[in-house]
Amino acid sequence: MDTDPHRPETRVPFRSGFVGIIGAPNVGKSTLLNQLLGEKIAIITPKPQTTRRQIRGILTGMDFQIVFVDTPGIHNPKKPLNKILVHWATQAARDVDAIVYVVDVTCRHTRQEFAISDLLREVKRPVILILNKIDRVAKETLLPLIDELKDRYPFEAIIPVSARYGRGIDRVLDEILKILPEGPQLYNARTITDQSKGELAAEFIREKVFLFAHQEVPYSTAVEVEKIEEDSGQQLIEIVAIIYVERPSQKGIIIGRGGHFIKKIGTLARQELEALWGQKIYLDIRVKVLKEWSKDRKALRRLGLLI
Ligand SMILES: Nc1nc2c(ncn2[C@@H]2O[C@H](COP(=O)(O)OP(=O)(O)O)[C@@H](O)[C@H]2O)c(=O)[nH]1
Ligand SMILES: [Mg+2]
Repeated sequence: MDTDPHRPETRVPFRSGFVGIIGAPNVGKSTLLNQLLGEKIAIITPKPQTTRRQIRGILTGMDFQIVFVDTPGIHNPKKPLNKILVHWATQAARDVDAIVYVVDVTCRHTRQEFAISDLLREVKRPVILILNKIDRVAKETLLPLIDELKDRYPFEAIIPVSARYGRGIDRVLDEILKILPEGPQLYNARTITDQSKGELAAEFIREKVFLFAHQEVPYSTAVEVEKIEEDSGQQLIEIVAIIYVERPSQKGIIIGRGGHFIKKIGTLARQELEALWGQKIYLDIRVKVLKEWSKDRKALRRLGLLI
């Protein structure tokens, strides 16, 4: 141990803080979070409004800890479920030390962007602007876009990235570290998310429904883990999950001909969870109709979606 009082203090102070990831639906917020962490903890689909509540992802380094808050996209809150999503997203912008604001360079959501600019001005937090999906556009299109966006807000940095292909991610981290305040370690260094195993399992199952079912079915789906039990040696986890839909016809779609669809959902979710946890999983998925749950406050509360 170093006890020499004359030696200059060279150790950097520990820094920590909350960083909110905000943006319109489908711009790649969850993809960016997974890349920053190097693990998949947030589900990703090509459909908007996949992420339903705040998810924390924790990145711990030698002298820092960043708690990322992934949010549902900010969009027009007409339906009760959508109102909840927007609440989570705006809340995330208020309670953080810095904001990572993600824009999709292939598809601009102008109306949402103006709403977000207003929100940024109101919360007065340092903001890093991310231009995502640069793998899909020609380089020359980026400069005029940067020119246009840089006057909207005094961004700390504007960083072109491809979250899907992991380009520009290190620069995002560097810029966050520049503005991260001094602070204590908030989570155990091994913790990468605040989601429990049951919550992660429910989310991974829901992702598969979003990936394979069409039209309104994914939006009518909620997943609840009814039972999760590890054996004493922690080798095997038994999970019983319920997929809730709003109508009997949707139940038929989720089960599929001869149970084909639900089998596919179960197999893929199980494989991903086994890879994440390094444990064997026995997964039993059932489908139930919970009439109009997305409009019913009692049902929303039971599913953990109500504020
Ligand atoms: N081509 C391309 N697609 C991306 C990129 N980042 C995300 N995506 C895709 O965009 C869609 C929405 O991503 P997601 O992370 O769920 O967006 P979120 O709704 O903002 O969380 C998914 O299909 C992703 O695979 C990227 O850098 N390049
Ligand atoms: Mg998301």
